[in-house]
Amino acid sequence: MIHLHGRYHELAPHLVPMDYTNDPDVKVPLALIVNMPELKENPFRNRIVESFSEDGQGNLSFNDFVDMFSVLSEMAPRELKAIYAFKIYDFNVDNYICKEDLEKTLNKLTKEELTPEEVNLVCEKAIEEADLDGDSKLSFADFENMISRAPDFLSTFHIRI
Ligand SMILES: [Ca+2]
Ligand SMILES: [Ca+2]
Repeated sequence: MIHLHGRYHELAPHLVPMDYTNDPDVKVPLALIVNMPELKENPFRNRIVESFSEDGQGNLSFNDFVDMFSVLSEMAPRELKAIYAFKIYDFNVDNYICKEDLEKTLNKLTKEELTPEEVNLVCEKAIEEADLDGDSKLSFADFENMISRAPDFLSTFHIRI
């Protein structure tokens, strides 16, 4: 906690007071957070920060910041990581992962090394296999079904701080 507060303060010394006893209403903007060494290389950094910000815009209060690092830590339960991974991959925030969301995800995971045709095929196949209720998009239950077959899928959400 103390360590995290130090890191949070460091991001914006002019905004964040050292004394948090009165729980000040302070938020650090996304642009400063995504430059942290722990996130800088992560292709999902913007989505990660947005998903943990209570306002949805990527501004993080200290509580949001603590939540983010606890979910990203290697100790976090798999189920919790899955909930946030689903939020992060749901780019258009409609509570489903549709083919477009999955294509964006795959492009980021593979650093755009696949051709559009390959991406299309992989996403179609992934949805077909995971889609339990046959509506051609992934609900959270479908998504859990998908990641249970691919245990490495959540590894982009491990960060050491
Ligand atoms: Ca979606
Ligand atoms: Ca479905």
